[in-house]
Amino acid sequence: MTTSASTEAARAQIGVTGLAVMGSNIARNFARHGHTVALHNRSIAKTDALLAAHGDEGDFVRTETVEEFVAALQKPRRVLIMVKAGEATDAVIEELAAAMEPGDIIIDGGNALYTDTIRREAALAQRGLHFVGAGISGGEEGALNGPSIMPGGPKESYAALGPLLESISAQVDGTPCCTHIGPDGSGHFVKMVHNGIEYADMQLIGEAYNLFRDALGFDAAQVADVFTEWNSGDLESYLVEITAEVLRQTDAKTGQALVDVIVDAAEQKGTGRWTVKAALDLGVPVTGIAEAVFARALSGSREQRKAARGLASGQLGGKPTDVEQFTEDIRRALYASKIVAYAQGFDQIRAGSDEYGWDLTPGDMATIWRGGCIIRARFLNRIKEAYDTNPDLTSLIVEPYFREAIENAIDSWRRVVVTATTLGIPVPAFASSLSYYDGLRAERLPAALTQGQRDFFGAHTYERIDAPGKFHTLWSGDRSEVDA
Ligand code: NBP
Repeated sequence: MTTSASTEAARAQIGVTGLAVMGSNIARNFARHGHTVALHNRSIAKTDALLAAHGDEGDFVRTETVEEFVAALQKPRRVLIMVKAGEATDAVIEELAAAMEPGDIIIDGGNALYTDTIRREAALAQRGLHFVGAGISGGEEGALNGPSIMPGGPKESYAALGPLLESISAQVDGTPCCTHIGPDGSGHFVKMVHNGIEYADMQLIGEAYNLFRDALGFDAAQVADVFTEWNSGDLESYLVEITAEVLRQTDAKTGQALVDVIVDAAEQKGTGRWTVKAALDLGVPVTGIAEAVFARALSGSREQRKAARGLASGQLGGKPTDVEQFTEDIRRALYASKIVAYAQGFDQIRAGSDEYGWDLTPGDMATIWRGGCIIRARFLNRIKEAYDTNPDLTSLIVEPYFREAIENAIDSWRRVVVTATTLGIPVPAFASSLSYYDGLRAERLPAALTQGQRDFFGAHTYERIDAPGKFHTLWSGDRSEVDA
C-alpha cells in the first residue's frame, strides 16, 4: 500500500531518506517487517522508481519535500539517512534538523568517519536532537534481507529505535545482529574496524589463493574446490564461501576462469585506510589490516609494477612436493593469521573505547558480527565465547581456544611463510601476522637497543630492568649513568 504524505499524516514509524541501492533495500526491509515507512529522496525519480517496483511489499508513504517527510512520521520521529557520506550527509542533516523537534532521532546509516559522527552528535545534542551514527554492514543484500547494525549515539534514543533496527537486522540463534554500541561516534568507529578486519581477511584469502596458484600450480577451479571444503570447517565464513564462487565463475567471453581475466589491481573506498590511520593515532599495531591496505596500494601501483617486472628473484627454492601437506599448511596459516587480524581489530576497539571513554563491550561486536555482515563467520562464535568467559581479555591470542589453535598451526604457519619466501611469492599478511605473534611472545625485543639509540641522540632516557625510574647515559661526557 502506498499513500502520499498529504493524504494521511504522521503514521510512519520510520523515514528513510536517500533511496539509492542501500536506502531502498533498507526501506523495503522495514516495510517487509510490517513497519510503515516514509520515503524521501533528493530527486523524486528514485522514490517513484522504488514505489513502482516494490510498492506492494509493504506500507510506504511517498513524500516529496523534507517538510512533508518529517510530517509523515510518528513521534519521536525517526529518520534514517542513507546518502553519500561526507558533505551530502551534513547537508541532509541540516535540512532535517531544521524541520524536526527536540527528542526526534536522526540516524546516519552511511559510512561516516567516526570523528564526523562525534562532531555531528555534539552539534545536534545542543539542539535537543538525538543523533545516532549507525554502522551498517552486509552490502545491498544484507540491507534487504538482514544486515548487521552497529548504532552508537545516546543510550536513551535506543529505547525508541532499537526494536525497529533489531527487527530488520540479521538474527543468529534468535539473537539480533544489532545492539547499542556506545556513545557518539562509537558505532561508526566499530564499523570502521569491522571493515579493516574485512580488508585483512580478504588479503589473507588472496595470499592463500596465490600460494595454490604459484606454489602448487592449481587452476582457479581447483582452488575453488579447496575453499568449498574449507567452508565446512573452522574457516566457515561468508568470505570463504564467496571466494569459492568467484573462483568457479567462467568468463562468458573467453571461456577462461573469470578471476584470470580480471585486472589484478585492487581498489579501495577508504575505510581500511581510516582504520589504519586511527590505529596509528591510538598506537595499536594492526599489522594485518595495514598490510592488507598496503597490498591493495601496491597492486594498484601500475607504473612501478611495470618498471619492476623482471627484476632479479635470486635463487628460488623448490616447490612443495607433498600437495596434501602444503594444502593443510596453508589452511592452518590462514586460520592463525585470521586470529591475529581479529585480535588486532579487537585491540583497536578497546583502545578506541579507552581513548573516547565509550565503555564498549568487545563481546557485543563478536555477537552482532556473526550474521548479516561481510565478515560473518563460525569463528565469531568462538570470539563471543572468549569474551563471555572473560570480558577483560588482554588479547584474543592468549585465550585458551585461540592459543591452542595457534599452537596447532604454528609449524604450518612457519612452513608457509618460509616456502613462500624461498619461492618469491609475496605473503605480506601471513608474514607480518607471524612476526606480530613472535613479537608478542618474545622474551626480549630489540626495543632495548632502540631506547639506547634514542637516549644517545636525543637524551630521551630509558628504564632499567633492575631498578625503578628513568635513566640517561652521558653519551658525550664520561658515559656515566645519571637519574633522569
Ligand atoms: P550512494 O553513496 O551512491 O549515494 C546516493 C544517494 O545520496 C542518493 O540518494 C543521492 O540522491 C543522495 N545524495 C547525494 Br549523492 N548528494 C546529496 C545531497 N547533497 N543531498 C541529498 N541527497 C544526496 O548510495 P548507496 O551506495 O546506497 O550508499 C548509501 C550510504 O550507505 C553511503 O554512505 C555508503 O557509504 C553507505 N554504505 C554502502 C554500502 C554498500 O554496500 N553500497 C554498505 C554499507 C554502507 P539523488 O538520487 O538525488 O542523487
